[in-house]
Amino acid sequence: MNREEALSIVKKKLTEHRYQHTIGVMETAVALAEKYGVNPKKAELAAIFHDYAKFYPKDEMKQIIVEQNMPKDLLDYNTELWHAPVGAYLAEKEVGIHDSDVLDAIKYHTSGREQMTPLEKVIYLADYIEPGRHFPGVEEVRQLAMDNLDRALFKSMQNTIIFLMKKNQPIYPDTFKAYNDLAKRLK
Ligand code: DGI
Ligand code: FE
Ligand code: FE
Repeated sequence: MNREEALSIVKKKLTEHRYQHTIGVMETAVALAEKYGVNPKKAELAAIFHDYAKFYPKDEMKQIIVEQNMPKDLLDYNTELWHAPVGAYLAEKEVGIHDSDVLDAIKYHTSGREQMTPLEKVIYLADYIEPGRHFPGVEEVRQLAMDNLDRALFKSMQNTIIFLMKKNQPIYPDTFKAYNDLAKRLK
């Protein structure tokens, strides 16, 4: 599947705004991949499909999480988390992507996890800093991303945790695990 085919598949599933975000993530992910020695083709494919399930009906996502034996605790946290593992599942079943590196990068793009692969890091970070993102702290993370993938990732996760805490929201354990893992490595 080439880039144009992949993009035409996701375009049908997304709003124009979300599609533009996807283009931004794709371009950013390829640039980060080239900089940090990650396979740019895998980064491109994962970026294109990372939000594939963003607008999938909540009840159907819930059903997939239960039936496919995904971690049940996902159901106890913010529904925003669901589109990542469900997107990976649909990218395999509907689109026919079988590369497990690409599928994992989609699966963990929202929560993060312990011991993230370089490709997972690139997708997580590209999602956070793509040019269409405008929120406090994003510019600092963009600067960090220019010379240290882990430091940029760490700061983006810290910002997300602080953002969720300020809104009194629960934080999914994998997000804390990702944060702790990086904090220890960066000491
Ligand atoms: O799908 P996007 O909007 O492009 O970005 P995303 O997949 O990273 O989703 C981000 C949203 O998910 C963000 O506004 C924070 C929210 N969220 C809710 N609970 C959690 C969470 N993010 C993380 N990392 N961990 C959570 O527990
Ligand atoms: Fe997402
Ligand atoms: Fe996204």
